[in-house]
Amino acid sequence: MFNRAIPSKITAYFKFSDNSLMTNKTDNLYAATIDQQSFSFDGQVAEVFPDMIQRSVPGYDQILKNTAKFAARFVTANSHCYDLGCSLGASSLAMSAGIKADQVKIIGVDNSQAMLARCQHHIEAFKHSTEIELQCGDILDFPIENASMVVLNFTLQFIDQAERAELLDKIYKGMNPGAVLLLSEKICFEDAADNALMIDLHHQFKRENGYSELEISQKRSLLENVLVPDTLEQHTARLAKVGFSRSRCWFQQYNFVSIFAIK
Ligand code: GEK
Repeated sequence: MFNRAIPSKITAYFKFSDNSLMTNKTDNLYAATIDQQSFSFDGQVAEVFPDMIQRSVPGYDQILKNTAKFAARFVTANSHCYDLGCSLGASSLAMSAGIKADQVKIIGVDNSQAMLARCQHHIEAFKHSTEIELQCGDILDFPIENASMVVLNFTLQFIDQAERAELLDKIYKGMNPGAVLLLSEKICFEDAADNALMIDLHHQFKRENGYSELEISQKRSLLENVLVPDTLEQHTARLAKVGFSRSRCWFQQYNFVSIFAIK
């Protein structure tokens, strides 16, 4: 269900809690020593996800706010918007807050049932002006059609590197001429000294947000081989190869970027 009022502050819903599946818990999953082998988007992660992503990803709020601005400019009437790897629906709600065109459907896709169960509650709890449909599935298999905007906010980094070009090719083919892809990612740097500096600044950001050395190092080990970053140059070259007429990095803080690409 949806109605016409939009949230005045897109990320306000992180603080909203009147339901057991609404999520405002502090992330302390890795505060004690764990014997977990690798990271997965399970129920425990879904429960603390808003706190986790805000305290871990520099610029996350900025990227959401600007997702609404891109939506206002690019989303056209009678088209689809896709939020691929939608987690709890923050980017879907951000798009909805910006969209001015009529007869638009936002489709949020995620392969984590735990995320989608909570996402449904967030979407229902927050007023939004555009229909948001949630689909459980692998974004590698999911059909994209009639898209005026596609958002991949911190999702491509979890896709096998060998499959990234094929996924972007499918997205490109499903986009209308003039449509926008918003691609936000953690990146790495060719230069070892630059890479080390950016990782260090990111870890400082996490410490300043209350994470301990143990939490930072355990999370880093868990994400190894799960979150595999590309360089900015790899991203822009891949986007050009797929056919996007232009792409540009419009946001960067340390090793976190957001890129727009236009068909
Ligand atoms: C946000 N975009 O808040 N198919 C579907 N979903 C997937 C796949 C896949 N193959 N691989 C990973 N996911 C969100 C944040 S989080 C980023 C995105 C992060 C999903 C996974 O289940 C998770 O919900 C999401 O991608 C990545 O703007 O945690 O750093």
